[in-house]
Amino acid sequence: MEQKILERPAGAAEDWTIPQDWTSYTADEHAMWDHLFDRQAAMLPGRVVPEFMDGLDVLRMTKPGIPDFEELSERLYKLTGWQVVAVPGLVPDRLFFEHLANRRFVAGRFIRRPDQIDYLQEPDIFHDVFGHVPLLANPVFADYMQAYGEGGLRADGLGAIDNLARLYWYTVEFGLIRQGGDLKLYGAGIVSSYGESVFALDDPSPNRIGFDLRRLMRTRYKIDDYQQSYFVIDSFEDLLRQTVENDFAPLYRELESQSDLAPADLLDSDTVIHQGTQAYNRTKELP
Ligand code: HBI
Ligand code: FE
Repeated sequence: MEQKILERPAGAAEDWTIPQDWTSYTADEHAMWDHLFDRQAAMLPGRVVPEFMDGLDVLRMTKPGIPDFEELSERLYKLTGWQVVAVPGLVPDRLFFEHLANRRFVAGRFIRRPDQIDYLQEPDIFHDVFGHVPLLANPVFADYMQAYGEGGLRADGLGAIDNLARLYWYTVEFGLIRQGGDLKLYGAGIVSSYGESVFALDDPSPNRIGFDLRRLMRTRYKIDDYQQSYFVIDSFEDLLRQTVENDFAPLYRELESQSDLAPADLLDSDTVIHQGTQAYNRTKELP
């Protein structure tokens, strides 16, 4: 994913943050949050990792209305040293990594419109805050996110952002985890989406493959539809360990000589938890 050059919007600080301006949200915007929140909160228990539900609870995200970042950050900071800061939209890769490396999660302040309830491409506050913030209250996941930011800064120096971004995509955004023999959701892109919260766990279409760092870093991804493959980690501890204990530089060099894999590809060396039919994507490819 080549990132196009982004221009810092007028009014944004040098680190691209803006005031959330919480008091300016309209009643309709708060109602949109509540609608999305209630729909997910009713569906997710039993499907999402309990750590996510615990995060909603300890951060008091269960109370109605769009969260106020100041209040949210105060609670989060006490738990894991993370803060949530508002940005106008996508920020340049390097800045994004710098914020994460310093335990600041950047979040959009805007919320989707009624005609975008089930899909929008830019991350809005529901995706960023409902999807990402609860797990930042978990100490192990919080460390993983910081390690990812630090890894991003190193990858930038090595010209390997594309490989590393796949790690974020297939874990932080679309990750699955195995807990006590069951698959559970933890990726923010899944848990903030009603449709994908069902699809990722229950649909026979996508592959579900055991996490393998090298393999995953070769795998391209789709940004505009449900994923064709999900990668399954064993635990947050294991994910953190593989990330902080690994020097990615030799891995990036090795990957330069290997071909990318398509999102739906399966390899003989994969630990296949579920071989997808890819039926969902075939219906989409018909003229
Ligand atoms: N900016 N606001 C925002 N949110 C993101 O998730 C984000 C970003 N900039 C870059 C980025 N993500 C990713 O492309 C990096 O992981 C590479
Ligand atoms: Fe996200």
